[in-house]
Amino acid sequence: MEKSQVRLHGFWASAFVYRVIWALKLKGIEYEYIEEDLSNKSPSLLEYNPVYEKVPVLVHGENAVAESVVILQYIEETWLDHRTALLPTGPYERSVAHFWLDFGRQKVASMDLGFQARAVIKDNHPDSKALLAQLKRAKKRLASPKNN
Ligand SMILES: N[C@@H](CCC(=O)N[C@@H](CS)C(=O)NCC(=O)O)C(=O)O
Repeated sequence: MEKSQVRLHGFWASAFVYRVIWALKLKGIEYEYIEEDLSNKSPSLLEYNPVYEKVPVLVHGENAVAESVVILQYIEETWLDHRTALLPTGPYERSVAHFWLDFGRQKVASMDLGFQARAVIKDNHPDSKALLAQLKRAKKRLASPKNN
């Protein structure tokens, strides 16, 4: 695969972008990385992701794929024979992986909001208390032998 055939539009501080970078690295897929200025998005990003206008966007030849989870699925299905499968094979094991994917999606978004609204955290807002409690339970669950 030519490096220029796979391009990733990203932003250095985006956890959603890192998901895609790690998947590409796990699969050993070469890609060109394009850093976006989110306050002045490139015309390509706006063309490739006209609905959300967000990173990450993966461009593979003529195809542009948006939304990190959709991109992960595209990578898994396109490069099936490459080194590593991103998802386990058993249906239960896959459901566990999907649970944590969804948890990441919801909580990373909550944390982004939390960082933007520091006052909410400072004031011990009930939403941030609930988020912290969920993150603690997730940490405990991930540390349990069942997940290793
Ligand atoms: N649901 C999207 C979230 C992507 C997202 O929120 N990207 C942020 C960077 S972390 C972005 O591009 N923000 C620019 C904007 O909102 O205008 C995904 O999973 O890819």
